[in-house]
Amino acid sequence: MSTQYGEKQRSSDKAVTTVDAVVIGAGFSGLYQLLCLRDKLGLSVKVLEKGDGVGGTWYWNRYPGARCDSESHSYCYFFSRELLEEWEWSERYPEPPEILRYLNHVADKFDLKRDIEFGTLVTAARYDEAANLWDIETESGRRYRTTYLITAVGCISSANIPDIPGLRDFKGEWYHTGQWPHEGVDFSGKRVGQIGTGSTGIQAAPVIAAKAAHLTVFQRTANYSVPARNAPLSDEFKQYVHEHHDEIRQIVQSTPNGHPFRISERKVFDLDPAQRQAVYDAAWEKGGLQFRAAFQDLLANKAANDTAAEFLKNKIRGIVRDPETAEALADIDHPYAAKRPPIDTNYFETFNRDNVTLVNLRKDPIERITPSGIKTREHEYELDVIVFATGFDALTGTLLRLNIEGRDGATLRDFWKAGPKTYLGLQVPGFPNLFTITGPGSPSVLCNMPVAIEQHVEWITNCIAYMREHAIDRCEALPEATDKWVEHVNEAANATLLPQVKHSWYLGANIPGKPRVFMPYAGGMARYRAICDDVAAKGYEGFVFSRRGEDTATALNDFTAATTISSPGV
Ligand code: N01
Repeated sequence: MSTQYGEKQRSSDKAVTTVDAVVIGAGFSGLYQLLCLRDKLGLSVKVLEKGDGVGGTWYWNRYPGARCDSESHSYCYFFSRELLEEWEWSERYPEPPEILRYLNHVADKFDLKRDIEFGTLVTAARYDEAANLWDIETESGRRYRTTYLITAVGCISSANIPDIPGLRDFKGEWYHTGQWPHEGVDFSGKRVGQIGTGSTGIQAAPVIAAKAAHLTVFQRTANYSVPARNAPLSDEFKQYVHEHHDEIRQIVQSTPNGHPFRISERKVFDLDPAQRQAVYDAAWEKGGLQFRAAFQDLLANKAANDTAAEFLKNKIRGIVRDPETAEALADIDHPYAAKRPPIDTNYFETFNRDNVTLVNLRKDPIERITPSGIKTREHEYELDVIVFATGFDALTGTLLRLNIEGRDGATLRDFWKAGPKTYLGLQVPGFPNLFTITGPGSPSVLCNMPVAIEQHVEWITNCIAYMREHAIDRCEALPEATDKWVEHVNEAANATLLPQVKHSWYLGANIPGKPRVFMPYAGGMARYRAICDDVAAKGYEGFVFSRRGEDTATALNDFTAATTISSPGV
């Protein structure tokens, strides 16, 4: 297929590069989107990437203890049999260097790097309606013009550094886990304070404690965690993976969360307490995210969830020797897995070390950071290093920082003032030809990410192919379909315990001033995939197609009404 502009990067202005598609981000999603648009559709494509290498999340998140919580044999692309066959993971959960080796291998194998502009931060993107093109500005001053703008910026890429008074005066070093120095941080002999006990903090604390003179963990909300049971993969398991690619693909693409295990069909109260205990014991021994798959109703029924919560709290009490510390760690105020459930390697055991202290911020909150440490209401902690494991402005933060302006100068920031509104997490009305990979309103962070990413990239690629085959210039989500989808996203969330958690980043509650809206789609990846396929099969129902120079009312497809979305469930 020929490109809309013929030769790649033809431009009358040297400072402006014109291509068919611009993809922002060179992580899992950006790499695959480049491959699909360039090599399958024959488009000219530029990927703009802020970092100096591929990897996205894994380029930035190199904090101590960082490890993917998805099992390695499912944390990969499934589109290429050859790639599946030639790659072998070494551990149950891969560390960033191994994931980066994998993504570099993919980029080299498919010759992707020649179309990636590294060190390029996008600062603005404006839709030029007359030309039906997007104008993109970057920090370096280099500009791009493109028909299709695709964001591949990840969901948790804008670091949240809380505005605690005094940080500027701190004389020691401080780091956010999501912006970790590539050369690493030497903790030896140092007094370290770690703020945050989410998935990241729970991974980091044991590794920091093993190096530091002393580690003080500042905990605001206590958290559940299940042992990851990481280990090198046995030859037998590697062999199994090599012989079962099709089956593993089939499982990850048909389970609600994209992981390589199925959710049990039994319900908690189908079993008596002793049988239930045996199920939990076995799940604890197996470890990992699949603990939540032990029963089908853990996320739908609070009484059922309470049994898992109690089991996990008892484990904490059994592991941690100091009763006061154990109680602070087990004083968890939300249902199990209603926030992203962490998995760990020796997290609770770390609090039995002589060089580790837990500070319960619920009882003794942080007042300020001083030049020499952290001052809580009742104590002062002298520190050489502060580690912020304080999470991200998730799902919308990075998209909003792109300063996107759509039709008639309307900004994404304004359109999302009351919370993100998308159709299928893929498009926003008023922003034609802008596609958001794993955008808010799609399963994204509730799913094993590469599985969600492959589905989105393939859907977007098929949609663009369809447009080009039918000489359609513009694709835009309809407002009615968008409203209906947002309603469905809320309905799906409300069928679960997830929106009941006050301090959840799924709801934007971790960022002051951010609207409280449940952002990911909780109806399950398999259902979501079926809905997206159905929308495409019906001629892209809920999207309006039009030609340049024509008004969108002159729709080329028949759908001016909203879609018929099947009812949610978990
Ligand atoms: O961030 P979080 P994270 N004072 O927002 C605390 C993914 N991930 O980086 O709960 C004191 O979950 C905050 O306290 P509270 C995964 O999707 C993936 O840990 O708001 N504390 C909380 O304890 C995960 O969910 C992998 O009360 C403050 C912590 O900081 C997502 O990243 C591995 C505070 C933030 O927890 C984010 O996890 C690791 C303040 N002012 C992570 N502000 C993979 O496997 C915040 N906190 C792919």
